[in-house]
Amino acid sequence: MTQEDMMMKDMLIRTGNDDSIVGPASKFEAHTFSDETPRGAVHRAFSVFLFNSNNEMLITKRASTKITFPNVWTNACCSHPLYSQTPEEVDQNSPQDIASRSGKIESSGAKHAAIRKLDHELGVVPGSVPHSSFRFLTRFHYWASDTVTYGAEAPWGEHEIDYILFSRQQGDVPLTLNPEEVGEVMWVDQAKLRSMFEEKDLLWSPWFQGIMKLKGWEFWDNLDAIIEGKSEGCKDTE
Ligand code: DMA
Ligand code: MN
Repeated sequence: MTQEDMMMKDMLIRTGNDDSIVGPASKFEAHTFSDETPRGAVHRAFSVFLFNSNNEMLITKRASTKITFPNVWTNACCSHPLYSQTPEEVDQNSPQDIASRSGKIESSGAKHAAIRKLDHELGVVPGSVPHSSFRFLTRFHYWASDTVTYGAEAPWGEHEIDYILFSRQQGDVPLTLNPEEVGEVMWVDQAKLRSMFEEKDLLWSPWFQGIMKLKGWEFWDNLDAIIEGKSEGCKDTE
């Protein structure tokens, strides 16, 4: 499928600001920013943060062919849980405080979506980052229009309830990049990422910047406890 095909065919989960499910929306509809829909339509997403055994984080540069936010550096893998997938990707969560780090929130479907897209974008063999290895940290609610690519009147943007998923694996997970999705990848430690953030010529996704600023560095500092499941922020019901 081309990027344009995916815009029409991917059926996303439209939600309220409280993450309650409204129903399906096409990827096109959800990401269109217009006079009528200046912030698009809120929908569910996930962001995978992948680490190796040295606690280095995988960052990726989005392909130049991506319609939304091309050429920006971001976390390992981002996309949306979809309707009509097997295994099921639609988590049934009742309305709750969007900012809560509650362990009661279901995230199994988001993790299945993460496995599907890690394979599609980065050629991660299913099983090498297992469902049980994901730690659901929190939901991040944000919106951002793609002004970097399209200027002030950007026709596209994001407005998401983003499920933050961390996973750490032995060594560097072997990758085979899908050039339609990913241009470059790099494993970075904290000092390297901080210095890259200072570089003038690099572009960053608004969600990665937002997540890092809000909780990302703290989560990274507490990675051992999070992965071992001892951190308060990663109580999981599964
Ligand atoms: C959308 O990512 C999700 C987030 C968290 C921004 P994306 O545009 O990479 O989705 P897809 O790979 O499905 O096009
Ligand atoms: Mn989106």
